[in-house]
Amino acid sequence: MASDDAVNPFDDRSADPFEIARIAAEQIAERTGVEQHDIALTLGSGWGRAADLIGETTASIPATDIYGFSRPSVVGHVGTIRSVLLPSGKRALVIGARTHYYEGFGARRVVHSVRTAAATGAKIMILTNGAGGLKPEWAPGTPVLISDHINLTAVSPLEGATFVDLTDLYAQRLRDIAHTVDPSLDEGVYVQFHGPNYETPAEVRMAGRMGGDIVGMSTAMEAVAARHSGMEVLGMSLITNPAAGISPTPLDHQEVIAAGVAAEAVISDLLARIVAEL
Ligand code: 8IG
Repeated sequence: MASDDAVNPFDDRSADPFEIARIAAEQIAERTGVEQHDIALTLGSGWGRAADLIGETTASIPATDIYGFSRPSVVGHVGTIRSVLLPSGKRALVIGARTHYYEGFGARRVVHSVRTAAATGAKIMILTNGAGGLKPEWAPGTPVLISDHINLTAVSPLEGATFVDLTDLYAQRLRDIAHTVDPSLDEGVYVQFHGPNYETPAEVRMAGRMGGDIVGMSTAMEAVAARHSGMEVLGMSLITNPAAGISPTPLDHQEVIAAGVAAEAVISDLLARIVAEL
Protein backbone atom coordinates (compact mmCIF):
# COMPACT_ATOMS: atom_id res chain seq x y z
CA MET A 1 0.00 0.00 0.00
CA ALA A 2 1.13 3.50 -0.72
CA SER A 3 1.62 5.79 2.23
CA ASP A 4 3.10 9.22 2.91
CA ASP A 5 6.61 7.84 3.23
CA ALA A 6 6.37 5.51 0.23
CA VAL A 7 8.62 6.16 -2.74
CA ASN A 8 6.69 8.22 -5.24
CA PRO A 9 6.22 6.10 -8.35
CA PHE A 10 6.55 9.17 -10.60
CA ASP A 11 10.15 9.61 -9.45
CA ASP A 12 10.96 6.63 -11.67
CA ARG A 13 10.87 8.08 -15.18
CA SER A 14 10.82 4.60 -16.71
CA ALA A 15 7.60 3.69 -14.88
CA ASP A 16 4.50 3.70 -17.12
CA PRO A 17 2.11 6.41 -15.85
CA PHE A 18 -0.90 4.48 -17.18
CA GLU A 19 0.14 1.42 -15.18
CA ILE A 20 0.40 3.63 -12.07
CA ALA A 21 -3.13 4.88 -12.79
CA ARG A 22 -4.39 1.32 -13.31
CA ILE A 23 -3.04 0.29 -9.91
CA ALA A 24 -4.58 3.39 -8.30
CA ALA A 25 -7.96 2.57 -9.87
CA GLU A 26 -7.73 -0.99 -8.58
CA GLN A 27 -7.10 0.32 -5.06
CA ILE A 28 -10.08 2.69 -5.39
CA ALA A 29 -12.32 -0.19 -6.49
CA GLU A 30 -11.11 -2.23 -3.51
CA ARG A 31 -11.53 0.58 -0.96
CA THR A 32 -14.90 1.83 -2.25
CA GLY A 33 -16.37 -1.55 -3.14
CA VAL A 34 -17.38 0.02 -6.46
CA GLU A 35 -16.03 -1.79 -9.53
CA GLN A 36 -16.80 0.97 -12.06
CA HIS A 37 -17.38 4.70 -11.87
CA ASP A 38 -19.26 6.55 -14.61
CA ILE A 39 -18.42 10.21 -14.04
CA ALA A 40 -15.45 11.85 -12.35
CA LEU A 41 -15.19 15.33 -10.87
CA THR A 42 -12.19 17.34 -9.77
CA LEU A 43 -13.42 20.03 -7.42
CA GLY A 44 -11.26 23.15 -7.34
CA SER A 45 -11.45 26.25 -5.16
CA GLY A 46 -15.05 27.12 -4.38
CA TRP A 47 -16.62 23.93 -5.74
CA GLY A 48 -16.09 21.60 -2.78
CA ARG A 49 -19.65 21.53 -1.54
CA ALA A 50 -20.86 19.95 -4.78
CA ALA A 51 -19.57 16.62 -3.46
CA ASP A 52 -22.32 16.66 -0.80
CA LEU A 53 -25.06 17.80 -3.17
CA ILE A 54 -24.73 15.43 -6.10
CA GLY A 55 -25.65 12.28 -4.21
CA GLU A 56 -24.85 9.99 -1.33
CA THR A 57 -21.17 9.51 -0.45
CA THR A 58 -20.67 5.80 0.13
CA ALA A 59 -16.90 5.84 0.64
CA SER A 60 -14.32 8.50 1.43
CA ILE A 61 -10.61 7.76 1.21
CA PRO A 62 -7.65 10.02 2.04
CA ALA A 63 -6.02 10.52 -1.35
CA THR A 64 -2.63 9.77 0.19
CA ASP A 65 -3.74 6.14 0.66
CA ILE A 66 -3.93 5.70 -3.12
CA TYR A 67 -0.95 4.84 -5.31
CA GLY A 68 0.65 7.84 -7.00
CA PHE A 69 -1.20 10.31 -4.77
CA SER A 70 1.22 9.53 -1.94
CA ARG A 71 3.40 12.61 -1.90
CA PRO A 72 1.61 15.31 0.08
CA SER A 73 0.85 18.48 -1.84
CA VAL A 74 3.09 21.41 -0.94
CA VAL A 75 -0.09 23.47 -0.74
CA GLY A 76 -0.91 21.48 2.37
CA HIS A 77 -4.50 20.33 1.97
CA VAL A 78 -4.88 16.59 2.13
CA GLY A 79 -7.60 15.74 -0.37
CA THR A 80 -10.08 12.93 -0.25
CA ILE A 81 -11.33 10.67 -2.97
CA ARG A 82 -15.01 9.86 -2.66
CA SER A 83 -17.41 7.47 -4.32
CA VAL A 84 -20.84 9.06 -4.64
CA LEU A 85 -24.05 7.27 -5.60
CA LEU A 86 -26.08 9.59 -7.82
CA PRO A 87 -29.90 9.59 -7.75
CA SER A 88 -29.79 8.12 -11.28
CA GLY A 89 -27.94 5.08 -9.96
CA LYS A 90 -24.74 6.16 -11.67
CA ARG A 91 -21.49 6.39 -9.76
CA ALA A 92 -19.36 9.51 -9.43
CA LEU A 93 -15.74 9.59 -8.36
CA VAL A 94 -15.03 12.90 -6.64
CA ILE A 95 -11.38 13.85 -6.53
CA GLY A 96 -10.53 16.54 -4.00
CA ALA A 97 -6.79 16.25 -4.51
CA ARG A 98 -5.53 18.32 -7.41
CA THR A 99 -1.80 18.63 -7.95
CA HIS A 100 -0.80 21.83 -9.72
CA TYR A 101 2.04 22.00 -12.20
CA TYR A 102 3.64 24.79 -10.13
CA GLU A 103 4.18 22.32 -7.30
CA GLY A 104 7.07 20.98 -9.32
CA PHE A 105 6.31 17.24 -9.41
CA GLY A 106 5.95 17.14 -13.18
CA ALA A 107 3.15 16.72 -15.71
CA ARG A 108 2.71 12.98 -15.09
CA ARG A 109 1.85 13.68 -11.46
CA VAL A 110 -0.49 16.56 -12.44
CA VAL A 111 -2.67 14.34 -14.63
CA HIS A 112 -2.52 11.21 -12.47
CA SER A 113 -5.96 11.89 -10.98
CA VAL A 114 -7.50 12.22 -14.44
CA ARG A 115 -5.86 9.02 -15.70
CA THR A 116 -6.93 7.24 -12.54
CA ALA A 117 -10.51 8.44 -13.12
CA ALA A 118 -10.41 7.02 -16.64
CA ALA A 119 -9.03 3.75 -15.31
CA THR A 120 -11.99 3.49 -12.89
CA GLY A 121 -14.25 3.50 -15.94
CA ALA A 122 -15.32 7.17 -15.98
CA LYS A 123 -16.47 8.38 -19.39
CA ILE A 124 -17.08 12.01 -18.39
CA MET A 125 -14.52 14.18 -16.60
CA ILE A 126 -15.74 17.36 -14.96
CA LEU A 127 -12.90 19.77 -14.20
CA THR A 128 -13.61 22.78 -11.99
CA ASN A 129 -11.37 25.55 -10.76
CA GLY A 130 -11.20 29.01 -9.28
CA ALA A 131 -9.80 31.55 -11.72
CA GLY A 132 -9.38 35.18 -12.68
CA GLY A 133 -11.70 36.79 -15.20
CA LEU A 134 -10.91 39.17 -18.06
CA LYS A 135 -14.49 40.30 -18.64
CA PRO A 136 -15.32 43.18 -16.31
CA GLU A 137 -18.96 42.06 -16.21
CA TRP A 138 -17.94 38.83 -14.46
CA ALA A 139 -18.31 39.75 -10.79
CA PRO A 140 -16.45 37.62 -8.24
CA GLY A 141 -18.60 34.54 -7.69
CA THR A 142 -19.65 34.12 -11.34
CA PRO A 143 -19.45 30.54 -12.70
CA VAL A 144 -18.35 30.29 -16.35
CA LEU A 145 -18.23 27.33 -18.73
CA ILE A 146 -14.86 26.70 -20.36
CA SER A 147 -15.33 26.64 -24.14
CA ASP A 148 -11.69 26.06 -25.09
CA HIS A 149 -8.21 26.67 -23.71
CA ILE A 150 -4.76 28.05 -24.41
CA ASN A 151 -2.04 26.12 -22.61
CA LEU A 152 0.57 28.77 -21.85
CA THR A 153 2.69 26.33 -19.86
CA ALA A 154 3.54 24.93 -23.31
CA VAL A 155 3.84 21.56 -21.56
CA SER A 156 1.75 18.65 -22.79
CA PRO A 157 0.95 15.84 -20.38
CA LEU A 158 1.27 13.45 -23.32
CA GLU A 159 4.53 11.89 -24.38
CA GLY A 160 5.55 10.24 -27.60
CA ALA A 161 3.60 10.19 -30.86
CA THR A 162 0.17 10.85 -29.34
CA PHE A 163 -1.40 13.28 -31.81
CA VAL A 164 -4.75 13.71 -30.09
CA ASP A 165 -7.42 15.85 -31.78
CA LEU A 166 -8.64 18.64 -29.47
CA THR A 167 -11.23 20.25 -31.77
CA ASP A 168 -14.12 19.52 -29.38
CA LEU A 169 -12.05 19.21 -26.19
CA TYR A 170 -14.67 20.88 -23.97
CA ALA A 171 -17.51 18.84 -25.41
CA GLN A 172 -20.29 20.87 -27.00
CA ARG A 173 -22.71 18.12 -25.97
CA LEU A 174 -21.93 18.67 -22.28
CA ARG A 175 -21.97 22.48 -22.59
CA ASP A 176 -25.41 22.22 -24.19
CA ILE A 177 -26.62 20.19 -21.21
CA ALA A 178 -25.17 22.80 -18.81
CA HIS A 179 -27.00 25.53 -20.74
CA THR A 180 -30.31 23.70 -20.40
CA VAL A 181 -29.79 23.78 -16.62
CA ASP A 182 -28.75 27.45 -16.60
CA PRO A 183 -29.27 29.34 -19.87
CA SER A 184 -27.53 32.39 -18.38
CA LEU A 185 -24.17 30.58 -18.05
CA ASP A 186 -21.48 32.46 -19.94
CA GLU A 187 -18.56 30.74 -21.67
CA GLY A 188 -14.92 31.64 -22.04
CA VAL A 189 -11.49 30.51 -23.19
CA TYR A 190 -9.32 29.38 -20.27
CA VAL A 191 -5.65 30.30 -20.31
CA GLN A 192 -3.42 28.12 -18.15
CA PHE A 193 -0.39 29.95 -16.80
CA HIS A 194 2.38 28.20 -14.93
CA GLY A 195 1.83 30.11 -11.65
CA PRO A 196 2.07 30.15 -8.68
CA ASN A 197 2.37 33.91 -9.01
CA TYR A 198 -0.65 35.67 -10.42
CA GLU A 199 -0.16 37.37 -13.81
CA THR A 200 1.22 40.81 -14.46
CA PRO A 201 -1.29 43.19 -16.05
CA ALA A 202 0.75 42.91 -19.28
CA GLU A 203 0.37 39.12 -19.25
CA VAL A 204 -3.37 39.49 -18.73
CA ARG A 205 -3.56 41.91 -21.70
CA MET A 206 -1.58 39.38 -23.76
CA ALA A 207 -3.97 36.59 -22.74
CA GLY A 208 -6.89 38.75 -23.86
CA ARG A 209 -5.36 39.58 -27.24
CA MET A 210 -4.68 35.87 -27.76
CA GLY A 211 -8.35 35.14 -27.30
CA GLY A 212 -8.41 34.26 -23.62
CA ASP A 213 -11.15 35.18 -21.14
CA ILE A 214 -10.15 33.31 -17.99
CA VAL A 215 -6.74 32.94 -16.35
CA GLY A 216 -5.79 30.06 -14.08
CA MET A 217 -3.11 27.60 -13.07
CA SER A 218 -4.70 24.21 -13.73
CA THR A 219 -7.23 22.38 -15.90
CA ALA A 220 -5.77 22.70 -19.44
CA MET A 221 -3.19 19.94 -18.97
CA GLU A 222 -5.79 17.80 -17.17
CA ALA A 223 -8.31 18.30 -19.99
CA VAL A 224 -5.78 17.14 -22.59
CA ALA A 225 -5.00 14.01 -20.59
CA ALA A 226 -8.71 13.33 -20.06
CA ARG A 227 -9.44 13.58 -23.78
CA HIS A 228 -6.46 11.37 -24.57
CA SER A 229 -7.88 8.79 -22.14
CA GLY A 230 -11.15 8.82 -24.07
CA MET A 231 -13.27 10.89 -21.70
CA GLU A 232 -15.64 13.72 -22.55
CA VAL A 233 -14.65 16.90 -20.70
CA LEU A 234 -16.79 19.54 -19.03
CA GLY A 235 -14.83 22.50 -17.65
CA MET A 236 -16.14 25.18 -15.32
CA SER A 237 -14.39 28.13 -13.71
CA LEU A 238 -15.54 30.08 -10.72
CA ILE A 239 -14.41 33.63 -11.36
CA THR A 240 -13.18 34.67 -7.93
CA ASN A 241 -11.40 37.85 -9.01
CA PRO A 242 -10.91 40.17 -11.92
CA ALA A 243 -7.53 39.26 -13.46
CA ALA A 244 -4.62 41.59 -12.68
CA GLY A 245 -5.07 45.01 -14.27
CA ILE A 246 -8.74 44.42 -15.08
CA SER A 247 -9.74 46.05 -11.81
CA PRO A 248 -7.68 48.85 -10.23
CA THR A 249 -7.14 46.97 -6.94
CA PRO A 250 -4.31 44.43 -6.48
CA LEU A 251 -5.09 40.72 -6.08
CA ASP A 252 -5.24 39.50 -2.53
CA HIS A 253 -5.17 35.73 -1.98
CA GLN A 254 -7.41 35.98 1.10
CA GLU A 255 -10.02 37.92 -0.89
CA VAL A 256 -9.83 35.32 -3.64
CA ILE A 257 -10.51 32.57 -1.07
CA ALA A 258 -13.36 34.58 0.46
CA ALA A 259 -15.06 35.04 -2.92
CA GLY A 260 -14.92 31.27 -3.40
CA VAL A 261 -16.44 30.62 0.00
CA ALA A 262 -19.24 33.14 -0.63
CA ALA A 263 -20.17 31.60 -3.98
CA GLU A 264 -19.77 27.98 -2.93
CA ALA A 265 -23.40 27.15 -2.12
CA VAL A 266 -24.80 28.62 -5.34
CA ILE A 267 -22.26 27.15 -7.74
CA SER A 268 -22.17 23.76 -6.02
CA ASP A 269 -25.94 23.58 -6.39
CA LEU A 270 -25.60 24.52 -10.07
CA LEU A 271 -23.01 21.80 -10.62
CA ALA A 272 -25.18 19.23 -8.85
CA ARG A 273 -28.11 20.10 -11.14
CA ILE A 274 -25.85 19.71 -14.19
CA VAL A 275 -24.52 16.34 -12.98
CA ALA A 276 -28.12 15.15 -12.51
CA GLU A 277 -28.68 15.70 -16.26
CA LEU A 278 -25.63 13.76 -17.47
I1 8IG B 1 -8.73 31.77 -7.67
O1 8IG B 1 -6.22 35.74 -11.33
C1 8IG B 1 -7.48 32.40 -9.11
N1 8IG B 1 -6.63 31.57 -9.67
N2 8IG B 1 -3.47 32.47 -12.98
N3 8IG B 1 -4.86 34.13 -12.15
C2 8IG B 1 -4.43 32.85 -12.16
N4 8IG B 1 -4.96 31.91 -11.37
C3 8IG B 1 -5.94 32.30 -10.55
C4 8IG B 1 -6.42 33.60 -10.49
C5 8IG B 1 -5.84 34.58 -11.34
N5 8IG B 1 -7.40 33.64 -9.56
